[in-house]
Amino acid sequence: MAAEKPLVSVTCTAPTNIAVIKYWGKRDEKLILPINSSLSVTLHQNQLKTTTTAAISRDFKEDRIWLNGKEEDVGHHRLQSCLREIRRLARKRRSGSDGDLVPLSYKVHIASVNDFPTAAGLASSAAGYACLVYTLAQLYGVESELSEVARQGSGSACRSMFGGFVQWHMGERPDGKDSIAQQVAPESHWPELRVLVLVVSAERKPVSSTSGMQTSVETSSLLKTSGHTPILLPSVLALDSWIISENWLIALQFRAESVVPGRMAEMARCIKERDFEAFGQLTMKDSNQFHATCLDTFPPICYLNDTSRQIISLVHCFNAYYGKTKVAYTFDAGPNAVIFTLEETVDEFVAVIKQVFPPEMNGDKFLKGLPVEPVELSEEVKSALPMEPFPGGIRYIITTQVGPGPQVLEEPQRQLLGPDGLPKPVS
Ligand code: 2P0
Repeated sequence: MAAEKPLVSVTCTAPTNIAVIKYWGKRDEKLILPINSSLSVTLHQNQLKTTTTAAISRDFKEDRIWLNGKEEDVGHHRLQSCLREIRRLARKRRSGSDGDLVPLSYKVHIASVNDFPTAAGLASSAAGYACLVYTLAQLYGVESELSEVARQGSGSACRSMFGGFVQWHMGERPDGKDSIAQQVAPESHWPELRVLVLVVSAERKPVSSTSGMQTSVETSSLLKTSGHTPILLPSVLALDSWIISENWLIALQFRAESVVPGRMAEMARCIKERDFEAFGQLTMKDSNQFHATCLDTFPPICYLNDTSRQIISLVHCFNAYYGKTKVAYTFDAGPNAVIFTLEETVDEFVAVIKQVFPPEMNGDKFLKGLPVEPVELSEEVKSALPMEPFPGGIRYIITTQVGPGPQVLEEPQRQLLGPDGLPKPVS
């Protein structure tokens, strides 16, 4: 049987996602269990995706993996967790009868490529681990709770297992069985929603998310108080996340325990009702609180740079000019901005960006993704913009939209491994 089918392979793609309620901090490092729930938008794979091929053969001597063409250590514990979990689920599902299924004892070769800058704050680990887990699951015929497995590769990866709008429930159980992702609404739910990725820098980020959030949990009192003794503060410091108790406010574990639960419910409502005004405002506030937490970490972590801050000012100026929230920013663990807006505003806002950040690259090198029509800005809009032009501040823009979850690719030419089980040369 195996001699007739020396190599069995599957190729899949998976999306990246951008959180509008941010995940930052773990309660269990090994299982990757978060200290708060989070909610994200899955970005369309026509613009941003990871492609992964996984193959097994009786001729393979060991498990091997190539990322963006370079062989990496397959012994990495997160990778091992995903492989082990998928093989365990496959074993459980088969319960003795192998049938036509691929033998579990064979070694696997995996090749994976991203079509966007790795480690630039664009959640490449989310798409990467989602794609790995989905592809292995297809290979081994596993269908059960895959977000729980992807989570063990990278927290944000569990949200990339679904299209549309996705929440990751933090769960309560120590074994993580209830720390899973779930779709809030499908990709077709809000067809006018558009996403602009403003690529400010493609360099690697100075502090990885994994170590950054670890230091935040240890040191930031905005994120999580370390003791169980409530701090008492006078009521003049009234904030939306403080609880009134006999004219005193008791500070609870701030972001994770007091702020995020309410924001999760409010964000789900904004999405269900397609309320862009509230969606945009909450998205910006949650991004700002995440970055405030990073700055409150000791030593502080600064993911934003001068260009990021100029983009923030620009968004607020643009919205103030129109007297409503027409665009909203969010930033992950890097300086790149992700802008949410509606289809009707894309052309004008891109023209605004080009006015403030005159591109150093022209045409489709600066504007990638969905088509954007050039528009002439009125003098009134130009005079409302807050700053002097900053040439080259934004390297390029990727215009995209909400997209579906992982997909299987049927076309053999898109496989990343050749018949010998080694990566095909990059064309
Ligand atoms: C998020 N980020 O919710 C947040 C907001 C970055 C800022 O998830 O250690 O790469 O692999 O679980 O998933 C980045 O963290 O970290 C992240 P690990 P991950 O998207």
